[in-house]
Amino acid sequence: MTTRKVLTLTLVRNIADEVLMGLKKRGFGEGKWNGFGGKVEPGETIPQAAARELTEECGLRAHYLTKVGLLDFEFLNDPVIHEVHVFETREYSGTVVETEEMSPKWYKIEDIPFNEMWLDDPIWFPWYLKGGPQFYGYFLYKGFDTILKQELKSTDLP
Ligand code: 6OG
Repeated sequence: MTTRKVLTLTLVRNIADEVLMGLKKRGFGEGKWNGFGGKVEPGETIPQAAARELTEECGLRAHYLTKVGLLDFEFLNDPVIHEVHVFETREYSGTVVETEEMSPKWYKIEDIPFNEMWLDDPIWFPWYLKGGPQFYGYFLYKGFDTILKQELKSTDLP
């Protein structure tokens, strides 16, 4: 039987059209650049969790979050599916700070460090960057370095 772990992932875009990426300093995905996010806690909505995680990990407060996609990650021989709700904010306040979890840095789109990110990122990130419709992605990993199955399609998120 599979269970679902619900997570958020938020991408921040500034007026120069750069993307704020964080180098994960500990835990799951350590050493990889990613957006900001984590587990949804009991009693909070998914957007509330996205906003909380963003502030905890890089200091910014989102004024408005747009849902851009949904990603399901399955790992071979692991019954836990990671359900990752992907958001974008272009309206935020505060100052970017390094935290215990993340070392943040603004990247020009052409400089996004895909070779130091999760293997799925080069597949769905370009869709997000070009401002495509909301997407659904499914990835089956074997370990952390091999993708056995993948799917990416447009969807309408509730
Ligand atoms: P914590 O477990 O540290 O949150 N995440 C992934 N992001 C990408 N791009 N690819 C994956 O492929 C991912 N799996 C998880 C969700 C983990 C953070 O990492 C994201 C969360 O934002 C496997 O609380």
